[in-house]
Amino acid sequence: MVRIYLGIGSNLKNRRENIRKALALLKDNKIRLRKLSRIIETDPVGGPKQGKFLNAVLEADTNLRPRKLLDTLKNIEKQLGRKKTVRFGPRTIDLDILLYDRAIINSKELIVPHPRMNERDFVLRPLREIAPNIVIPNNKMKTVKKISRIQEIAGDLKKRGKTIGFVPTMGYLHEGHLALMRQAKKDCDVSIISIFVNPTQFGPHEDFKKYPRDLKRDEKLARLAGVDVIFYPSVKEMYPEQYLTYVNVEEITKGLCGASRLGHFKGVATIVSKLFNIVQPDIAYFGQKDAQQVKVIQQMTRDLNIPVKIKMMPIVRETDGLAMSSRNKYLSPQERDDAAVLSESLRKARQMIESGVSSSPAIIAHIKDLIKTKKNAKIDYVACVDFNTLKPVNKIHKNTLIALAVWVGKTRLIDNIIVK
Ligand code: PH2
Ligand code: MG
Ligand code: MG
Repeated sequence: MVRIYLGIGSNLKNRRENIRKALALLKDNKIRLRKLSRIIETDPVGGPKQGKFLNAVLEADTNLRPRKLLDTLKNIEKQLGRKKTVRFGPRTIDLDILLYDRAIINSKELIVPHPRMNERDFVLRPLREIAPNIVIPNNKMKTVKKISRIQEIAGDLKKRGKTIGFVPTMGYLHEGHLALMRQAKKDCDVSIISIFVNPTQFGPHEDFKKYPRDLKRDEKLARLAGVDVIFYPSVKEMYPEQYLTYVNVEEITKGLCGASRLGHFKGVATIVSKLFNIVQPDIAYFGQKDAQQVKVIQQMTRDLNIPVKIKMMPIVRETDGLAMSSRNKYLSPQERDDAAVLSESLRKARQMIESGVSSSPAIIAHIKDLIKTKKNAKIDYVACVDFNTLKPVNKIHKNTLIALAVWVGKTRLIDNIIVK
């Protein structure tokens, strides 16, 4: 069974009766109604001068494939006496596929999500009523490569009073990124993401060259998460010849990942500053997995007076607990199994704390012992720090960040929890 959303409209003859009959026929055709919005009267949009419509949206489950579903709806329209007239003209009944599960269909006969649904109040109002949290896939998503173009888009949005939610990424999107994108779309009028594997945040012996890249795949996923614009610049576009300016956040970049990845946070602060200046977001979204990065960016926006709100979202995990990361792709099957020890050890740490242990050295020792049971795993660091200052603490308290970095084979993985 797949979840579908259909739009219903009628503005000829007995409109309410037409809708009632259509609902009965849907049921006869293996389309199982789950929710029906209120039926609202709406002014006609487009087409010739014509009477007001009654509109509704329904949520249903079906086994019919998209093509078959379309045929079925056309048949029902015919049975209820719909005649061919002009485009957007009056009709006894109109049944439109708005959404078909998470499918994106662009065939000659059928486009899903419905290409005009985002502009139509007579669709959006009833849809929001029955599915307030739904993320509408974006058929009109743009991919933009030039800074000048994205600045135009952002400037135009600002002028029209639209809010911008921004998710900077290095691509190879996973569920963690998608959660940020969905949140951006919920909070703001427009969502923009960037996909840019930033060379300045990789050390000379790190994985810049082999970092996974797949724009086509990312575009599909972003579209499903309702993203409006992907900013996908080249390295030359972001760092042209004679590029000389870097942003360095002091102190909080020295410990944790900063200690083993020299220059990493300088690269991060630089690229994120540039992106904030270009995109001018109202809210920017980051995952808690990179907790130190969140702190660095908060500090940077505060120190440089960049008017953006930073929102940190929870870590999204695989079923065995492994924190989602594009780098998980590097792991061999054996390493992938062993990698579960990172989150497992943090889970155990949380249990110890809940049962009354508060000594950081005891917690750290326990985590290290667990990780050492995996022979593919090599500890970079395990630390308990205050999440405000990122300074080590001896006693675990509210707002302690327990963070770790572990090499699993040739892949460096990180994970953390924040004690509540
Ligand atoms: N359908 C159209 C064109 N315009 N306007 C309203 N208010 N309601 C509709 O269902 C409608 C429309 C073409 O499908
Ligand atoms: Mg229609
Ligand atoms: Mg139609």
